[in-house]
Amino acid sequence: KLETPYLDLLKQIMTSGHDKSDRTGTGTRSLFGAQMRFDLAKGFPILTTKKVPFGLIKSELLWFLRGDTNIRFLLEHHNHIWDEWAFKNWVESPDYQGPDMTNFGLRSQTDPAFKKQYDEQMEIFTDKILSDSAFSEKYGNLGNVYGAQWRHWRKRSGGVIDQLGQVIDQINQTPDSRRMIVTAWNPEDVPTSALPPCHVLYQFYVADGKLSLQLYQRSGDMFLGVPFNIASYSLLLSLVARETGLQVGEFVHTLGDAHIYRNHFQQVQEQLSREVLDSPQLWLNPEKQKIDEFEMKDIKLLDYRHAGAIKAPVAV
Ligand code: UFP
Repeated sequence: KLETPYLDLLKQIMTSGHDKSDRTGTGTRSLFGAQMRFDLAKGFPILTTKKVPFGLIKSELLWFLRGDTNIRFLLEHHNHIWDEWAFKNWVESPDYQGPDMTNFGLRSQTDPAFKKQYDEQMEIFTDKILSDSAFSEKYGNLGNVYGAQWRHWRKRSGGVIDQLGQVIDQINQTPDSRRMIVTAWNPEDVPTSALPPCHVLYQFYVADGKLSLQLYQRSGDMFLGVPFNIASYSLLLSLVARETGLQVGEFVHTLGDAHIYRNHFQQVQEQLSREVLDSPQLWLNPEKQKIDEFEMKDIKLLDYRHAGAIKAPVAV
């Protein structure tokens, strides 16, 4: 089955990983340097042993591809995965007058009364991002996140570089090139980023009429983050293959610190006990060619069967 490399890595971390402390204070079991390979010709490697919300993956990737860094587009698509990062800027600003939101991530998980206040403030915030353009300009923008790094990397001399656009030109013109790389890691930005890029760099490779992509992910939350990341980069590979007229090859997922949080151990056992189903197929609207032309309705999964969601707390 297509997701076997993922399930094998989960098992390997559980049996031979190192128990380690981490930034969030949760504790993990982790291995350093792991690789999973998925042959996209065989299907689309979204997990079947649990439900992975593909709609969120689509809208986030389309947001990156637009070079957009404002959460407004995500909110318009009912995608809340980046809300906390914008909310943090808002509640730490002098314009914010509501109740104290210091350390809201941890407190909302441990204090139900605070959670209620937090949810209220978050709703006010996201409503305002959607309804008030000036406010969203000021507080919806996350700055140098993936969309900016991929599509308009700032040059020291002024101007910008469209890394992804340039790499697509290379795939078309010099497909044997060994330099087809998009990087998100900017050492100048890292000290001031709330979340330094997890997906540091990706590289394309063309052989036998097929396009492959390898991602280097410095840090992977194997239970919650990585299933998203696998689907997202497999979709990116499929879209770039469409634009360049190539067949899909392999998605190679290389991880630095591949970890399972201690408060996900039980969920991982549950997932590993489930039956593995056949992976779905990806459908891309045949009338669309360019990555910039795709919209939500142009991307679908056919026959996505899965064993249902498994809930787990996010480490913050
Ligand atoms: N993480 C992922 N995938 C992502 C993402 C974050 O697994 O796409 F944005 C996880 C990895 C880690 C945490 O558990 O989020 C980031 O923390 P740190 O910066 O300390 O590695």
